[in-house]
Amino acid sequence: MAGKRNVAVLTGAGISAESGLGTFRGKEGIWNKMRPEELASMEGFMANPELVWEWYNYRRSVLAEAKPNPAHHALAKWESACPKFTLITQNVDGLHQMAGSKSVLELHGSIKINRCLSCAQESSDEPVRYEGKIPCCSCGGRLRPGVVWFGEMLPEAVLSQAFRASTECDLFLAVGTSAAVYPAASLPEIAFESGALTIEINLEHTPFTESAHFHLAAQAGLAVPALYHAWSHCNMTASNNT
Ligand code: BV8
Ligand code: ZN
Repeated sequence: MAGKRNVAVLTGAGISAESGLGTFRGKEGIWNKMRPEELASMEGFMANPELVWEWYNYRRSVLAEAKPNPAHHALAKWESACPKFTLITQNVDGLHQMAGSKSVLELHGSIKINRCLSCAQESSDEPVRYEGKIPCCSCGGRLRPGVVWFGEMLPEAVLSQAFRASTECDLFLAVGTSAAVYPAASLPEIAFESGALTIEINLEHTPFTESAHFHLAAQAGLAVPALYHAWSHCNMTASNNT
């Protein structure tokens, strides 16, 4: 990792597993019980808004007790120590920001905000009123969680910054993602094809594993701080000697 000064990192639900948040797939994945399209799509929401709100409210209640773990903190430190550092996340939990990361590209939005289906206003405040269990906007419209569902476009500006960072970086980390959801899952491939050193940190193998230069089968909370220390050791000392 010596001389790697343009670092890009893609994180998934696995980086927040050690903070107590469930992942989507894998053994204990929450998708196992439900089909993702039922809970994380506009069709699913229109068919059963109460069920979808129950799921997001449950996730918000778990998140209220969750704290960033050493992996989140290491990425926040890496951002301040590295000349060019881009943090791209598929997570909607806001733990990177809580750990001190200043710039976070949230590909799939944020669970902390609600968006009005009628006037599109976004807010993280308490809803003003409810229709049964469904929170509503001051304009009267129903609210939905401010996340990107299946079949929905990702925020254009955020996605193009993520593509650019993956093309230009010289070191790319894929941390705790099953590399199953597109277009996010194309980012590690783009980095690899653009000549970056690619390292995957995941307890299991994913579709990206065989094209990564290194696969660290370790918990993110251990491997990310270790990688940051290795990087800073061979880059900070180098820059101190120059
Ligand atoms: C779009 C909502 C375009 C927010 C989510 C067929 C082929 C290719 C693509 C498609 C296809 N059919 C449909 C598509 C498109 C679809 C898609 O990719 N589907 C997949 C499933 C095939 N994508 C979309 O719909 C996207 N939009 O393409 O629009 C379009 C639109 C209109 C018109 C034209 C074009 C939208 C994708 C966003 C969907 N929203 N969630 C929320 O509620 O959270 S996706 C959901 O999965 C989450 O957001 C999450 O971010 C995402 C990815 O999951 P991961 O983060 O990777 O988590 P996962 O549980 O899967 O894996 C965790 C990993 O961590 C595991 O590997 C595990 O081993 C590891 N791990 C666990 N613990 C640890 C660990 N690793 C290290 N340490 C640990 N401690
Ligand atoms: Zn409204």
